[in-house]
Amino acid sequence: MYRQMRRIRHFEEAVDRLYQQGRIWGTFHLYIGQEASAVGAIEALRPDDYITSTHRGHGHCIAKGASLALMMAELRGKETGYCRGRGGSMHIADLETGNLGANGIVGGGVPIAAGAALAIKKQRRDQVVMCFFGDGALQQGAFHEAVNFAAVFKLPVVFVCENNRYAMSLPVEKGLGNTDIVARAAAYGIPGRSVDGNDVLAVYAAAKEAVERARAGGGPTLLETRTYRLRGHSKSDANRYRTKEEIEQWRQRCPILRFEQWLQAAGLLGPDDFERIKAEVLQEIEAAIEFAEAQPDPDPARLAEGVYA
Ligand SMILES: Cc1ncc(C[n+]2csc(CCOP(=O)(O)OP(=O)(O)O)c2C)c(N)n1
Repeated sequence: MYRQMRRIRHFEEAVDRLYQQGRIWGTFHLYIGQEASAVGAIEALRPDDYITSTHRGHGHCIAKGASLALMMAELRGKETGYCRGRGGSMHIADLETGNLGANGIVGGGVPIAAGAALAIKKQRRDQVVMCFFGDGALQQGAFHEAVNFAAVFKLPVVFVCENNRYAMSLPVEKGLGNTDIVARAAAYGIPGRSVDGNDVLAVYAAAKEAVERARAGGGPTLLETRTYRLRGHSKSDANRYRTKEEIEQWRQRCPILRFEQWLQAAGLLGPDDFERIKAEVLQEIEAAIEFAEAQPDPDPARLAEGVYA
């Protein structure tokens, strides 16, 4: 779990750097600061379970086992990337690892998760779908419809609301009539639980319980992971809606540093191990960048292939 959090953090730092260098275009949404949410929750899944993700999807994608090289190739717009270079950051899907896709539509992954879970139930399989979405997605009609549907049919879904305090520049207090997010679970007749989303072990424990319940036929759970995105919403964010002090306070609660403290106190890993793992991860990312660099660009004549809209 520690290595996975580091892979997410350093992959995104590299993506940010490549963007500054003009080697990645368009936009992307960094997950930096939220790593414990994806890693803790997905740790509770089996490799053949599914996830649906969001516009801020790198963390979920990596935690579910995606190849950093193929992700980097996608972000560099290369033919061998996950979407043949046509999708970029917001559209990475990786069916081999059970990732049904990132999604540029806020709340768009929620009905997809319910649909996948319905298929699992109809086919009498025992997989679970974990559905990630932000606090902003709670206001979408699709969220209500899909969670209610999953509750009525007792579908094997774990709904994970990553409450990072803002939907773009809108604070949760201004966007939600009731900021008690898990209170919504009662409206659908399903269990709800809120955890410290920067504590990877707390997220894991809550997710494990919800996954076991879903797999045993007990139906969906709504989990809230309380976390914070340390970077801007996307590439153009002047941070006018929050203070430097607030960001600094959350920086102190960095999920990676917190896990390091715990691992050290438990006598499991020490500073040398942290340095070694970090160096290995940085090397893996450099290799991913080199791989992506060497990949072919798509043929412009075939640009519309796979476009169905
Ligand atoms: C249906 C829809 N409405 C609006 C947008 C524009 N939009 C993109 S991200 C975003 C905020 C989402 O906030 P949240 O769900 O809390 O996720 P976070 O960005 O905080 O991870 C909005 C409004 C969109 N992409 N899709």
